Amino acid sequence: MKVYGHPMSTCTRKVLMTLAEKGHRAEFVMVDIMKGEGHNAEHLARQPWGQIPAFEDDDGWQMYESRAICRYLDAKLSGPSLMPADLRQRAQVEQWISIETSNFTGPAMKIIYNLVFGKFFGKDPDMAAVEEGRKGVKKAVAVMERQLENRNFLVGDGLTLADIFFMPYIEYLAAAGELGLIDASERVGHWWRRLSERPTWAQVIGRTNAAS
Ligand SMILES: N[C@@H](CCC(=O)N[C@@H](CS)C(=O)NCC(=O)O)C(=O)O
Repeated sequence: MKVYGHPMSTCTRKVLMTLAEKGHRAEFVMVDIMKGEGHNAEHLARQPWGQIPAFEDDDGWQMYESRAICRYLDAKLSGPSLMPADLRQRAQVEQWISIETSNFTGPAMKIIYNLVFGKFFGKDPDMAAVEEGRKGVKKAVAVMERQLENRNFLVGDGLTLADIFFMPYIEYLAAAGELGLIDASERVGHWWRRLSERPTWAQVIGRTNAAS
């Protein structure tokens, strides 16, 4: 298996975390989007938008879109299941993935682009966008707070893809100095600490080729 991505990329990290939690490894192929490598003809053939990550299975079959790759890996690989067996819990995992995608990540990325990534491009932060992002994250955290009552994970008794998909964005909120938005809820703060202390996460965020 090959993962084409960048170790700092949020979407690549979802895939690396899924692999790590399943107890599998893939060859990590660096696509340096900072140098425009996503738009090389070779990568565009793998991912028509020139984005990362992309995935190649052992027999050469390819796919892209981080969340779809994670679902594929979870269903295919041995190791702990990251989707519950129970139908209604599965539906709830999908609900929380949808909340992450539609309600959380957009606002979180407004903060992250302006307070973290913008610096690499010498851009001054747009503080109005940051404020808008903060409002969106606060709303999502308030809803997560209710979900996490008497629960260690968003759904059921164990880690699922729903928890994993929030992780890369919260890691960068911390890098932006905005972890207070998460810690505004004690429950959400505890949930994040438990997740971020997993040895698999240290591996994903700490090593260039965590998957290889
Ligand atoms: N929906 C895509 C989004 C991928 C994405 O936005 N990747 C970012 C890095 S995290 C990227 O490649 N950015 C460079 C660009 O858009 O040109 C997925 O989940 O895989």
